[in-house]
Amino acid sequence: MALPTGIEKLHSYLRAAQRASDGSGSVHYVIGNEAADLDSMASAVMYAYYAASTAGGDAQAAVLPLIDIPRADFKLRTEAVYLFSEAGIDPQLLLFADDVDLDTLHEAGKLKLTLIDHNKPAAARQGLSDCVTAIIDHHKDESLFNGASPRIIEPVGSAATLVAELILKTDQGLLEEGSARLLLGTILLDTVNLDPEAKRATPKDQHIVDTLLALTGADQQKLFEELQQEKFNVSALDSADLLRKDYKEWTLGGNQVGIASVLLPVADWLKKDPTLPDSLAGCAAERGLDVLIAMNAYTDPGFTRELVVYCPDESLRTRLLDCLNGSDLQLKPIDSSRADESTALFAQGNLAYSRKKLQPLLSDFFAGLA
Ligand SMILES: [Mn+2]
Repeated sequence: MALPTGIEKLHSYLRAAQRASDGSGSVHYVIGNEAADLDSMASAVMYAYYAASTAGGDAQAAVLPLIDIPRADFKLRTEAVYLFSEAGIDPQLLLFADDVDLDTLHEAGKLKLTLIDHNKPAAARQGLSDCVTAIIDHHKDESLFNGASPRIIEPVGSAATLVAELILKTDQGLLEEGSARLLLGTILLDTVNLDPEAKRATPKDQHIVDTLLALTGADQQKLFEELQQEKFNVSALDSADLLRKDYKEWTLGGNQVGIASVLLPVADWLKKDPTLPDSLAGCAAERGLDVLIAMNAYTDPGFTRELVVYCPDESLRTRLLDCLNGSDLQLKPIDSSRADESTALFAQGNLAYSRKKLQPLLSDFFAGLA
């Protein structure tokens, strides 16, 4: 019952996929959602592999997986870096958004799309809607592309469950230990280890996990815990990476404001990057920001929030800090000789203040300046 080891077959498929992505022939991309989480990546790779092998030799278009983020952003998805490596899959062989030009292919009439882990194209991909021929997803059905085939939209815990189901049903020979583990780990992370309290897992997720566990002999608890830990392991990331891993930006009253969520204590960040204010300045300059805020959040041992505020304009900074200090964020300055005057560091007493709540506060503040 055990699966073969060795990822060679999948690797040779991915190498062929990279060659077929040169724009010379027709291609059928299997594309995950724009957040490009682990589910989107793993499901796109495994479904494209499955669809390419079941299409046979006379397929009109090469079927290739596409991960819809720049290649340089892959390392920010630390749980994906970990699981692809555990599966033995070389990320160099994956295709990313900056490797291909979908619009040119579309114009040339050489593009088909399968949407995985979403069933409505991302805003930036709306123009490609007439190329969508298939859907595999577990989100709410938007009732688009009703003629797509297959069109599988089921409210299970993970798109990887639906991909694994197809492969197990029709072509189990495609799986070896690594790729089975890739699908298994993805389902476990998406369903919080099949925890009934998380209300993500369905009986189908449970059934597929049981099957993959039997095939791989993996330790469910251990795999889940390692993934969960790697998701928050930012040790391989530098300040520029930390500031773009989970980042949002707004134009507020004519000012450009960016807020990054950073999963690291400020003290550890300063240890890692003693010239943090310079890194903030570099990042803000690159993005043309007037204000760059990092919301640091971590558990050590209790949940803790801190706030880093970078604003080079002295008069704006004074007013902004007055506003933040006067709000119910409950800020207390963190003593640090390493902060310079453009950067203020705070412990944040009000733990309920997430980015979703801070953004409207800043929006009101900048509206009041105008
Ligand atoms: Mn998903």
